[in-house]
Amino acid sequence: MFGFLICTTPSDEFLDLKNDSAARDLYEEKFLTVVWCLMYQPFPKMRWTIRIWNLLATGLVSLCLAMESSDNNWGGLYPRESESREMRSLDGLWNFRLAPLQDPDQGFREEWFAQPLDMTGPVISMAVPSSYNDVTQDKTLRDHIGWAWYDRTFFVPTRWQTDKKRVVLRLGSAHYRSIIYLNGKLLTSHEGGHLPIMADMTTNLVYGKENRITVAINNTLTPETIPQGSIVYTNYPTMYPPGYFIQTYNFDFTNYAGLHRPVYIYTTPQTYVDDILISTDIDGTNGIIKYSIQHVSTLTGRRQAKGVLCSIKLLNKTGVHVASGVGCQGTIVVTNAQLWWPYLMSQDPGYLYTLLVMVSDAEGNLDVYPQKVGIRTLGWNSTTLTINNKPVYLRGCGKHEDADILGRGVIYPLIVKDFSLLKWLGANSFRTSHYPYAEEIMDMADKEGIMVIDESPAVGLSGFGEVLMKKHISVMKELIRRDKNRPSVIMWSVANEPESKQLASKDYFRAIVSATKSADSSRPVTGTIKHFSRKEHAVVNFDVIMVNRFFSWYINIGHLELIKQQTVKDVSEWHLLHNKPVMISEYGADSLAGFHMDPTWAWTEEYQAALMVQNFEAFDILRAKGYFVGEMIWNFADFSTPQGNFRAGRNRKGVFTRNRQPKMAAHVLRCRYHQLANVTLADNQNAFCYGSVLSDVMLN
Ligand code: GCB
Repeated sequence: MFGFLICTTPSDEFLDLKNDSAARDLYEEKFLTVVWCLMYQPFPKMRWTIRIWNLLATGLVSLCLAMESSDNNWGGLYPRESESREMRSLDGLWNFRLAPLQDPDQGFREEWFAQPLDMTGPVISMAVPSSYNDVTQDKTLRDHIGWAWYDRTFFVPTRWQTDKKRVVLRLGSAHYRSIIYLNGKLLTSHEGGHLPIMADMTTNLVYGKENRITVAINNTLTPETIPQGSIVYTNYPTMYPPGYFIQTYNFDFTNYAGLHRPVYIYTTPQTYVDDILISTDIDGTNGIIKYSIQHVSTLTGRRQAKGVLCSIKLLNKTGVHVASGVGCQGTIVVTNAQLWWPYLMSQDPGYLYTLLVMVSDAEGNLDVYPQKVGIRTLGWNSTTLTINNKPVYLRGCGKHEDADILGRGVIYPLIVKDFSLLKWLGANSFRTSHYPYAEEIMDMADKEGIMVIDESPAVGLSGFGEVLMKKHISVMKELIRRDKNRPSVIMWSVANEPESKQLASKDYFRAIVSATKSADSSRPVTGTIKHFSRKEHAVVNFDVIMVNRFFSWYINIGHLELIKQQTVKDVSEWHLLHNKPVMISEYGADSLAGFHMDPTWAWTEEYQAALMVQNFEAFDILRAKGYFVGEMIWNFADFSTPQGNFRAGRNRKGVFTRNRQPKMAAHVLRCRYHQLANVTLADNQNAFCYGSVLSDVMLN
């Protein structure tokens, strides 16, 4: 709930906190405990002003909750042009204003949505898509918590009305909670920051005239949002101004906010393809495509009753028509199929067919949706992951959607650069740590043959109550609805590092995994774990175990010689206990680009590279045991974190800088990944390849 109040008085530890890590850890643990315990502290302790704002916010949130899920019944298809569909981008510069921190509901009280935003107060130009935090010089904007308001105008042609087009608004995401108005009237609302929002706007539009869309977004995280956070209010008047509060959360990346992804309006006919479900298999050299088409009609009465026909046409990569089918469900066989293979597993990785999905009604409406299809099959057992019946070893990266200025905003140059770097490394996979990534990124993964572990935004969960569980299940369903047809997606990751020492996590994750499997049984389900195997309760529910391990960084820093022993023992135990495939989903060390020391020293490029080499040796021992299915470096690139004495301005575990320039670690990883793929580097970068000599040098 937005109205959450947490009242806390700084303790002596807080005031006298020493700048040493043990004290800090103790403090962090204590401080967080205080936060969680005091969450329900009774009202009399609060200031009246705070109480009023929070009551207002609570009322508003109840209203939002009542409205939420109203847009949740759509199929999930990304907007694509075809002979029956038109698209318009609403990206560009929008008007923008923050609601005051101490009066979060001003915009609702004064109905900022009822007229153009620039009529109710000053506005600035805001780039869409982008996070709003880092695009100006204004610290208030960077650090804002609460509601932010966007609006812009647009036209739709009268032709769309004459042709009886259905018109849909689609936002790739809005972080975290959003309320959307069209021409001053409520259109829809959504909770959750990383999945699309869609609303039919046909009847609310004015055709041939100016329309206005207004979006209110709130980035507040609470114990019942996914991910969770807390708003901490203080009642220590000599230390803090009245009403002062801080947002805390249990993850280290910046909680960027805004309209992060493209915004489109698009048309369909009145009878249209709402969703498509594809599953593929292989039979010898043939590919099998099973499809099911869900269609919807806004026609009414007798016209609707006349029935709808479905058909499909399959085109190969060069547009040649290779197979057809009739009916809303069916199976087609593609002779001598080109399979979808991961990068460096074939000469033509990421091979995609186009399935033209067509529905028509007796009125003559025809809708055509071009759906990309990769023909591949996945398999898994207690030791192995397979793709097209061949064992696959994941060589990848944990990533973030993160860049200078943009924050979490999606732009094509960055997508192209990141995939170019992944391929330069020889990587075949990444994890969408710690939330679902933009569809534009996922499209590229499909196309380039990069396998994806598709992760939900459930990072650092604790508490594991009913409300959280329901939300988590609905996030998994939304994610699967969006990404179910993507050949690149090889696993669903339900969570990153839940507090799974808590016994309640066992039943909680049983429910989450079971809901995930009933939404899609064709992919294994996983999640990452930070605890040791004997103190943990969630993993029993997973098909594949992902372990995050920072030996010689968060544990025994400076003692690289311990990594091999500790990693081998740890991973072996996981397999022994659960008889499931295991992979390392995070390992690594921070390094400051350009900081060098020999012998190695923490935070240098040398230390980061040497730590990786020690891990490689452990991974090779584990690979030989037959159940170790992958390694993913933490992280692809340095990324933004909240300010703290714990991070040097950013999380610096990137093998690339935030500007995507390689550190020494990137060259070492490049060598490793190409060796794993049995590819000799053409440009002779072997100086960076580890071997026994280099590894000894790096350990000194
Ligand atoms: C982790 C988290 C990741 C952090 C990383 C770190 O285990 O999953 O989000 O960034 O540790 O660098 O501390």
